[in-house]
Order: sequence, then C-alpha cells, then structure tokens
Amino acid sequence: MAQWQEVSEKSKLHPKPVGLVLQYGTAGFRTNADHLDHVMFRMGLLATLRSLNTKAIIGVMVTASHNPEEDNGVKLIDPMGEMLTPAWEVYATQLANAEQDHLISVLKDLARKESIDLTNREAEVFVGRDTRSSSARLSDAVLDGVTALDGRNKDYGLVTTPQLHYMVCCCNTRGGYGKASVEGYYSKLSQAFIQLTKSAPNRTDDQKCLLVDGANGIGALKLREMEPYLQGALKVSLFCDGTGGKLNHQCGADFVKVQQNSPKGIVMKAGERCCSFDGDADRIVYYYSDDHGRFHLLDGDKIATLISTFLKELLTKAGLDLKIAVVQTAYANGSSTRYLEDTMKVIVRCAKTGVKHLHHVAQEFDIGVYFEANGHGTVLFSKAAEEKIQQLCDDSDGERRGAATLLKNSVDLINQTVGDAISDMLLIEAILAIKGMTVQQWDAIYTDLPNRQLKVKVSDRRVIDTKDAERKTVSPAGLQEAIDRLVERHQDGRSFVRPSGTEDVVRVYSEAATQESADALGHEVSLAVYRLAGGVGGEPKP
Ligand code: G16
Repeated sequence: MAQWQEVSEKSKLHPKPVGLVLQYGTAGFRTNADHLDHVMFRMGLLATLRSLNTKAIIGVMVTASHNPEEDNGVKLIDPMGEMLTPAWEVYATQLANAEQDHLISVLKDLARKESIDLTNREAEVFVGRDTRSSSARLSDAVLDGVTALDGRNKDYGLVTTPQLHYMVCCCNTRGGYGKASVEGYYSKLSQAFIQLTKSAPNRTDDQKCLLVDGANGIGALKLREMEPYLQGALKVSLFCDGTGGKLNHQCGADFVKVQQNSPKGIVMKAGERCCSFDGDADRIVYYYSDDHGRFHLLDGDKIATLISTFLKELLTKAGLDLKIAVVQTAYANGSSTRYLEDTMKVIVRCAKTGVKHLHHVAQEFDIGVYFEANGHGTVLFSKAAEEKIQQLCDDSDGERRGAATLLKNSVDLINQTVGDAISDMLLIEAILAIKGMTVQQWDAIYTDLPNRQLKVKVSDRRVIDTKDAERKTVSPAGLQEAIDRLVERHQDGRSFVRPSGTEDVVRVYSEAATQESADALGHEVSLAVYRLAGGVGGEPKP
C-alpha cells in the first residue's frame, strides 16, 4: 500500500535511537525531551489508527506536566475525553519501541488485530501542547505521524491538558458537552461560576481575591486569557506566570505538595487563600499561612472532602437519592479516609495511582468524586444523575429547586473529562463563597496525619511490584516484611512504596502520629528500598 511507503519514508525523519526502550507510564510516555521525537511521530500514527478504530476524534497532548522543563511527554485522549484505554497502552509501547525496520509490521499487526479499515480516510486527531521549549517541535512530529497515515488534524497549539480533553469530548458529542474552542471553554465555565456565586451575593472584594501560582506554565497563560470572562466574580493575583521563572522550578502543585511549603518567592498575608497549578494545569492544591507564619496545605484529599460535603448537602436539600462516592489512592491521608467514612458516611474506594484508574472506579456511582492527594481529580455524574438534576430544576420549586439549580450549575462548572486545575479552582471558590467559609474553616474539617513523600533512585524500578492498590509490595522478596516491621515501631504508622510512572524513581510514602515519626519512618523505609531493590547513588540521608 502506498500509505505504508509514505509512513516508512517519513519515519526516517524521526528515527528511533537504536536500543532505546520506553515504557508507557502513569500518564503516557515521559522522559528527557531529546529522546522523544520518534515517540511523538509514532503516537501520531497510533492516534490516527485509534481514530479509525473508534470512528471518533482522538487527542494528543504534548506535555510532561509536573516534570522539569528539560523533560517532555505525551498524553493520549480517547473519544469521551478520558485517557487512552489500557488495551491500547500495550500497542503504544510496542509501537514506541519497535526498531526502525519493524515499524510497518507492528502497525500492520495492530490494524489486523483491531480490524481497522485502512481504506477509510475519516481519521481526525486534535493536538495540543504545553509551554516547554521542546513542545513545538515535538508536536510537529505528532502532526507528521497523523498526515503520514492520511489523517486530518486540528492543531490547538498552546492549551492546558484539560482544555484539550474538553475539545475532544465537545466534538465527539457534537457540541453536547460544549463548544469546542478555548472561548467555548471559558464561556461555559465562567457562566456556571457566575451563576453559582450569585447565591453568595454579599461577598466582599477581599473574599473574591485569590493568589494563584501558575507554575510558570500554560495554566498561567490560560487563566490570564480567561479572566475577562469571569467579569470580576473572581480577582486573581497571578504569580509564577512564566514571565521570569522556570517551569515547575520551586513552584507549582507538585513542589508545594511534596515540600509541604509555599512556592519560593511568594509573599502571603496571614489567612490569604493561595493555590498552585502544575505544569499542564491538571492539578491544583490550596494553602495558606497562619498568624504565626505556619504553612497549611489543603491537598487533593481536603478538596475531595469539601466538594463531596457540598454535593451531599445539596442532594439532601433537593431530596435526590443518588449514590455518591469518593475515590482516593494509597497516598490519601489516613485522617481524610476516616473522616469521609466515619463522619460523612460516604462510600470511599481506593484505586491505583493514575487518574485513569480513579476515573474508572468513579464511573460506578451516580456521583463519583475522585482526587489524588497530589490535587489531580474531578467529579463524574452519571447520565441518569444529570437527568434527575435537570428534571428537578424544571419541575420543583422553593428550597428543592434552589438546591437542584446549584447542582446543575456545578455540573456545568466541572470538567468531567479529567482533573482540571482551572475548573477545580472555580468550583472550590464557589463552594467557599456559597458556604461562607474561610480557608481556615475548610482546613479545620479534619487534621491531617503528619506525612512525608520521598524518592529513592534504584538501577531498575521495575523490580518493585505491588498489589492491593499499591498498598503492599510483592517484590523484591523481603521488602514488604521489612516495611511492616518498621511501621509497627511508629504510632499510627503507615507506609508504602511504588515505582513512579513518570520519573525514574521509587516513591516512598509514610505517615505517623508526629512529623518526626513520619520523617523517621520515611527514611527507614527508603533505606530498606535502597538495600533490597538495588539502590544507586549512595544511601538516602535522613
Ligand atoms: C501524572 C498522573 C497522575 C499521577 C502523577 C504521578 O500526573 O496523571 O495521576 O499521580 O503523574 O505519577 P507517578 O507517581 O506514577 O510518577 P501529571 O500531573 O504529572 O501528569
């Protein structure tokens, strides 16, 4: 076929370094940008085949999200705006790692297995990218892959990851989810936010103010673009807006969560609400500094608690019997899980790290609130739940109608395709306004157990295998027993380890009754990982 000839010729312009092997990680491929040109070209090919396979538009986002500026990566978006289905992750890995001479046979094999009609010319792929210096040339490589297989493309250029997810969903639902443009996104979310905050008419200017750390990335750019649409309903002071600092360097959601400290250089007044986005604006964490200058973090667990409390209260007022659940990962603070289960009496589920896993579990409920502790998450409403809410808006009156309308506006504000820092931020701001709550009152809902997150370098992180939603290790031999022994020595101790799917490290999480104890446990477990899982670069220091 002439097509294969074209692919073969073009692939020579995007050669694979011989012997380089990459794994499809937590959110796609991610490594140093210099090693990714061939992967991008091939993901353009893959997305085109996936588009033919699903008869729908597929998205390809060039970003390495929270990773440093010199890395890059790719996230693939399925028809409804969700992440690429796991079955195709296997094809993606095979394609990315095929040596040059085998590329065509791997593609043919994939097309045969999935019964893809290659004479069809209806494939369409949406492409977007973050602000990294390598992203423009890498997104050109994706576009090359799409055209090599005669696919159509639409290049959205600089967009946040959740914006591209939104575009894909809008087009595949023929506008049912909204208008597939950045203006459509800004209008939809802003209108919903303005409607919601009308229920809190007495907000002072101070209460409308929010300090936002844009991680020196795409989120800053897009939030600035969106501001006029908000018509003063939120007053954003943007810092780390990309004009001075480096992407994700000493700022951004990952830095703030892991360091449990504010971004470098930010000046916060006591009690002032602040939040940080990550490098592609799909995560958010909140924080503030108290009267004694002490830093307080409100992470994904606190966000999930705030949102689920709000929704549950509205369901009660509206008299709607819908099943609501919160989905977390092993990183969820023990206090949050206890609060949700024992005080709020909501169903709590634990999934493996990676929003694709949480998303899937959340879909089992009428309303599924899912958040990773790192601030990555959203809320999913089943079709039936949305219909019941709409019906109540139309047919009821008084308090029930009021509650149903707030629920309806929340549905419109939430980006249900994936975690979205901008949409989450607006929802949190609206909830705080409606409930008349300060950030301190939100923080006081429950007290986090002190915790620590560490990284350990090993020669091959794949030696670590886990089970039970990553809460236990099954290999290497002896590691889980060592962790169990260490945990026993600390009051309220809990710890687990897992290989990162975005960085070349093993992650260690620990929590305990005091910060000293959580730190000590984290260090002890790091040493066990280093000794039993092939640590490199010197033993971890306390
Ligand atoms: C990605 C995933 C998240 C995950 C994070 C860290 O986030 O989308 O679900 O929590 O990586 O994953 P790991 O611990 O495997 O490195 P992002 O914001 O970097 O795309």
